[in-house]
Amino acid sequence: MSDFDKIKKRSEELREIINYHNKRYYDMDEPEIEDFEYDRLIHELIDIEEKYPELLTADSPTHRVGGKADGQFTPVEHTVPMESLQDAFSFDDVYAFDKRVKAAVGQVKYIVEPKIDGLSVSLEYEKGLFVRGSTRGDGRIGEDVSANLRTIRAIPLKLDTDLPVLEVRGEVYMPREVFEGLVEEQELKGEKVFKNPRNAAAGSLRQKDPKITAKRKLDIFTFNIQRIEGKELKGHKESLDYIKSLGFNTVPFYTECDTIEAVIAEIHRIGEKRGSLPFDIDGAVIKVDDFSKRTEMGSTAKFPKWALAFKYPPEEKETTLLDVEINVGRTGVLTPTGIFEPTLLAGTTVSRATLHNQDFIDEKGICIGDRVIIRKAGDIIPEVLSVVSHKEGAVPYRIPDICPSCGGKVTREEGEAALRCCNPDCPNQLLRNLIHFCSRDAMDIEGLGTAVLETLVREGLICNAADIYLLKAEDIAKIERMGEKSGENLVNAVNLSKENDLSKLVYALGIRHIGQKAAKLLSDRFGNIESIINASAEDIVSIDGFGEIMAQSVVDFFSHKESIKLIERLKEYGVNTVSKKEVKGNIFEGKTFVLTGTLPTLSRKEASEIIEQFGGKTSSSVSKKTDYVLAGEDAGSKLKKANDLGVTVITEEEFKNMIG
Ligand code: 0OX
Repeated sequence: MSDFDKIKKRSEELREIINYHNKRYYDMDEPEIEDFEYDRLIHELIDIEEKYPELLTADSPTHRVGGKADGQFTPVEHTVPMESLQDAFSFDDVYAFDKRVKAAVGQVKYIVEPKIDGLSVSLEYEKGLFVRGSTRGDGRIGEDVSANLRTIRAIPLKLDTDLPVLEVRGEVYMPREVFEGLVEEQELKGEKVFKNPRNAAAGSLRQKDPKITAKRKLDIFTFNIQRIEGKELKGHKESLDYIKSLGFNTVPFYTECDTIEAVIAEIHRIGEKRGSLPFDIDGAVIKVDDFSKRTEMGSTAKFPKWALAFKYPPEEKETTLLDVEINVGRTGVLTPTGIFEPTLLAGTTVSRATLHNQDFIDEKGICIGDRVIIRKAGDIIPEVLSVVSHKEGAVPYRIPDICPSCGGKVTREEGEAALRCCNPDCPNQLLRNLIHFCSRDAMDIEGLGTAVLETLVREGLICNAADIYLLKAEDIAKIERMGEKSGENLVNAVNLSKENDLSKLVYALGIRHIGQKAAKLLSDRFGNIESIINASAEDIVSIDGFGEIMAQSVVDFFSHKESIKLIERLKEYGVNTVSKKEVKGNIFEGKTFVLTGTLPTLSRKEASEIIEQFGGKTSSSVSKKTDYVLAGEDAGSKLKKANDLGVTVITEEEFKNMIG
């Protein structure tokens, strides 16, 4: 393999590993590695992509610009791009902005408004009727989430106007009170808990079932007219007043300022209100009011030159560290969580914050009883910034060297900050493994959530994932709050999971570094579990998207006799261990397709499945390496890029002819 090929492979592996850890951190709330290890991976990938720009993929985790469309919803190309805002972190930046504005267009009036911390959407109206709503996506292409937006009561579905076209931009958010209620409910049900109101709003808006969105009580503030036909507007304030008169919720307390000093005073005023507002804001936005001056100033490639977002520094508060709780994760890592005197911070009550690891505790000199400064920055869980004072006689906290869950020995691997319990039968690890095994993306066993699994483990009904398949309805019915019906339902759900595709089982095993995508690749390549067990690291590394670390992790997992025993038992109880991927041919072997636009009869999912069944793969972006672009109606920028690069473009009919 040439040096370049090796680097390419490493970049693919890094992308897989980073995506895997993103999922563990953001979706499962169960990080497996320390932040610095994660940063190291990200930086390694950034370095490669900077040195070899041709290796930068459109879906690389290094450029997390907005929520990139992922194909779940129909893509929408925004007629007017949904630009982002240039950020300012100091008043010097604000003065510099004012100088630039004055140099370009002379004296102006500014409008200052809060920057709502939600997710940007566009709302399109034709003759006063709401016809489509979409997410911002990457600013050019978003996703059609009309059905979900319709459930938001603050979005008017019919306006008292027959303007031919009106497109309004706003920020969908979840009020803090709704968020706290949702978190409580999710904790009670043992479900994955959203990290902050913004994530909760984003997760709620991207639901397949609008009924779920409706229950989440989202709200919206609008702040821009993207397009309007049939009415002349001269400035920002006038346009906000206008959409307000049409029944939209406009961004609150927008204020006109004649001088930059007045702008700064307004930024202070909004900042003071910040903690007590019923919704999250993360800054103040300063905009030139006059539209003709805006046009004169224009935009850069990313943002308009006539607007600026002043970002407030994260809020900080002083509190007392009352205790330290140690949690044992799925991989045995012991994580210390500080328990604090409850404190209102950035709109929510905080009583817990991560203390990361022993190095972090030592570096800050943290002792129980300390007065400490905590802060919450963006979507990061609260953390301890510094120690203000120690209680008399306080001693620095030490993570115990025996596991608080099983009393097993705790060790620290070389080069790792984390302490791990090495007992494979540790009940806490077992529980976390079981939670993962039953989760929706894994074996998807409805009804086997955290609380039920906890009871089943406590009662000794399951000691291993295979035991789940021996559960009897009458055993379950004996558990508190579970009746006969629940017992039957659960057994049905367990039986249903036996039919899952092999890829779900491979993912459910919780092999380190093996996320859903890697599990699917393994399952597709080897076809059955025995072939995966018998595969060598070289066999595995030859799969596109796999690197040495991932391959070795698979080999290591199956080198343990407990893993083999588990598989044997699962098989014995009727769990499917064969790939259901239908192989129909190999005419697309080694070929990469990009899908764009709406196809006449096939959905994107169907077309992708056919491509895979014939040995090909799909990618989300067009490059010189793309073999075919399968284009339908309303194909946008991807089609243009394909034509520019000379990539073969085919219609659905031609595609169908190819597969006969
Ligand atoms: C907000 C917010 C976001 C329109 C022109 C450039 C950016 N999150 O509250 N964006 C904008 O302005 C857009 N204004 C806001 N208030």
